[in-house]
Amino acid sequence: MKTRGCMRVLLVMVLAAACSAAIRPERLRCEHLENPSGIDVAQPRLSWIVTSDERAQKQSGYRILVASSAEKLKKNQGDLWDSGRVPSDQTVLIPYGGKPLASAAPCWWKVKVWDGAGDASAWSAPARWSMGLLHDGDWKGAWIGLDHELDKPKDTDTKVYRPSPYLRKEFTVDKPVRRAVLYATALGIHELRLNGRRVGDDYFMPGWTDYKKRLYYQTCDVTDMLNTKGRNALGAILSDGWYAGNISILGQGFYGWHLRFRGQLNIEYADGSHQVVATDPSWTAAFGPILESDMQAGETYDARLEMPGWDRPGFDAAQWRPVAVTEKVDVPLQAYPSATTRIFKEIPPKSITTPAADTYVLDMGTNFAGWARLKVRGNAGDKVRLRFAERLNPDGTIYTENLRSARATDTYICKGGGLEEWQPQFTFHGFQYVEVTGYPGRLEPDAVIGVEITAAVDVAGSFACSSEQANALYRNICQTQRANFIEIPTDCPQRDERMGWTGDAQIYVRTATYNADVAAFIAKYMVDVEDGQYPDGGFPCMAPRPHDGVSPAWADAGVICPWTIYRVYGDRRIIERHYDAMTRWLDYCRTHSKDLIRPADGFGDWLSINADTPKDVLSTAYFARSTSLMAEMAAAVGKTADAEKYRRQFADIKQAFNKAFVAPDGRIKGSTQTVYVLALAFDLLDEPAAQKAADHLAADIRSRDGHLSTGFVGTKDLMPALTGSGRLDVAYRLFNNDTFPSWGFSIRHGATSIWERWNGWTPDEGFGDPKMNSFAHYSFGAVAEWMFKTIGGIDLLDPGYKRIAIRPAPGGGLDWANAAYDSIRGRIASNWKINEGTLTMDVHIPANTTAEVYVPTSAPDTIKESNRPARQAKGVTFLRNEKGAAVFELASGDYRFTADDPVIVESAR
Ligand code: RAM
Repeated sequence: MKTRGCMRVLLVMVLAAACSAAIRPERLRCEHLENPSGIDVAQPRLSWIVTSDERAQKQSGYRILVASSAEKLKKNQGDLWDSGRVPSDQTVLIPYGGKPLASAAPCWWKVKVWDGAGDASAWSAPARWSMGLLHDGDWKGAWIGLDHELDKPKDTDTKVYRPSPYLRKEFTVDKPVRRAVLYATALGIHELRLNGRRVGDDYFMPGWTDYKKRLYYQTCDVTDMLNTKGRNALGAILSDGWYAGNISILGQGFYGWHLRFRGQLNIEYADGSHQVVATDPSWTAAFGPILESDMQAGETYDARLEMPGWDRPGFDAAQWRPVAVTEKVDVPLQAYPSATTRIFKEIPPKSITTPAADTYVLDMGTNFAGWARLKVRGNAGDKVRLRFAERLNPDGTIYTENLRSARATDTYICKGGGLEEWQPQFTFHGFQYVEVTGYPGRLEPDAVIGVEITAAVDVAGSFACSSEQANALYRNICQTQRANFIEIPTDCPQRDERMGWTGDAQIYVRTATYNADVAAFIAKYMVDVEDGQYPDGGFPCMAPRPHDGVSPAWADAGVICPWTIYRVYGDRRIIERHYDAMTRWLDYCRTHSKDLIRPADGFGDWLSINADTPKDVLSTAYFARSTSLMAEMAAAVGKTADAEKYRRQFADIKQAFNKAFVAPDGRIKGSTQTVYVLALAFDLLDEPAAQKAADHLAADIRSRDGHLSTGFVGTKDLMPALTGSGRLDVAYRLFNNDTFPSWGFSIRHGATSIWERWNGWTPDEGFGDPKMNSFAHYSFGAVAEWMFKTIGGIDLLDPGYKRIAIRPAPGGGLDWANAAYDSIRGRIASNWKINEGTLTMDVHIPANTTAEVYVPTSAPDTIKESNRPARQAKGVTFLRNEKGAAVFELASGDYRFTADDPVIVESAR
């Protein structure tokens, strides 16, 4: 016993000596995703974070191993790639540099790192990715489906809902399997079944693209689902989805009408042999219980028509029909590159009322996207109808006018004979309330459970402070982001729209990055945006683009979103990928302007309130903005001549802007809050014009008794512009307001999400214009960017948070705020509180990064870090005193600063 104990101690010591680094590699990712399956870029990029328990830790080198199997990796055999020890502090997006990766190749990888002292860490836990089908010839299957006699009528106004086709195929496996991977795609959306089980957790695959340009496929490892001793059954169910179903206000069948499925199961046996089970004419098909399924209209399910066992071997498919076969669909197939839609959580109802006979209304307590799961005991043929709404009418019935033509109704027809449980498969709704009619018997609280869905992105941010209103606002923002990050960033999840509006996306993208890791999600969307670019260089108003038009501030998403992803995640490839498209957009702006002034076109400052921002001012300001971002991106990818060209162009536009719009007294044409905000935020004014603009902006807010008048575009930069021009007091005033119009107003009136319009509902007028009155639009939620940067104080100095800014601005009556952000290099935290005249700041800076921390005090000599004078503390270097703050450079680690006489900004009156 004793000897064994000694041996163990010895072993631990030996191991510790072998891997004594003060840093550890964790959270391995490939192409921004954890363990992605189906990657079809030749050189996938690998990232990790390094963590440490000690201050001032750096990575001085790394070694990556990539192996073709888990076993090889375990034995430290990097048969695909052994990078060797690379002296480097890089941890983000390192391109794979090993042997060419074959179609479908499984890749297992791990990394070890060396710290600043040159000591090596242990190997990280293993991670993996798998390659997709890289060549057309890898695809063996035909496109199959089952057409219905209810073909699309010529008159497009008549809606037609058809039953969902079920497709099946049996096959035999009779020897040990090493690996089985299912590849699948569809014109329409699909659910995959294997041996009686659903394959994977993803919904609405293969997602939404411009189906004329590209179609994605899903990749699932199903090795564990196969029966290796005999018969197996593979199945798919199809639905209209975005391909043939209702999208936007354009109705049905925009891309096509005939649903098709293409799939193949690649089985690799332990003995090295292969088998492919692909879609072909030998599959059979039938219509089943899903009578109707449409993303906007909802689903109708007749349980009496279920076909028990259809997705298992041995099912009697004698009545099933041969499939319809399309040999060729002329569109490139690519691996799904984004975060799929998945279930996020279940939400039980908070209360149930009965505003009318046979009518239950369930309040789910929050406005989210998803569906309701139903439990019912009824007789065969009993029909339970579920309708969804965001708000209630004064009489307690559901308010559905704002859904416009979206029917948003699910119907379940009972089969009878016991407890039945059901949820739809191919639809979702945006709702807080569910109306249930036709329910047999009494509806118990557990009969309906809300199921919230969203893109499977990792939550990255957290924010809390001493104001309950601010915390509710933050909750509502996150809730609304989740409700709209479904396949693409949509404007709203409820009415007959749900489109990838580019303006909304660019306004919100920076906030989105604080809340979640959206790198892959937005990168996919940018492909949609470029796919929608017009031949003349104009970027579309929506993407995927089923709608015409080019609008400033909307089209500029084509530049602003890639720039934001580059800044936040250090991703240069997104710049390279869209470089030409972005320059074409800037050419478009130049050629569609006169003396660099853009025409008064587009949506303007959409949904502003009691203000009319001139569209030429807005358009020209955005032209300048995109130009300056382009200069930065050109420099980032080494195109120095372009960078210089765009820098000069920015200076020229700025001059033209001033000449055309700015009067000597600093007034800008239109004199709305938004014109001043844009001019300040986009650096279009020199002094003294900038100071005058800030004064005009503050005066306008004061003249409205401290209220904003900005729409989507102005609100995005309102708080940063005020903060940047020294009017934080006014920013806090707007933030704290709960009178109309303000963020707080909606919260005071029970909002659980961000409203599309400031006047979505008012006590005097009730609901706003029902033609456009969503209660889940994220644009006004872009204020969270300011909450993180200014209240919490977390921002980046260098792309990808290699250098971080911690610059909280206490004020507005807040006593404390805690903000944290999981950056691509690890967790950043900034917590501050003010107690009896003392400021305490707890800061965490991830290993291998540095930060500039601003300690806001008018008594810099009182600043301590962990109870000693700050200048003496390890990892802390004093830099300068600046505008009411002492600025220090911090190495990585945990710090506690305290200071007397904190600088606190009161809200303006
Ligand atoms: C509305 C959308 C969107 C907005 C456009 C201009 O219909 O909801 O939010 O960007 O119009």
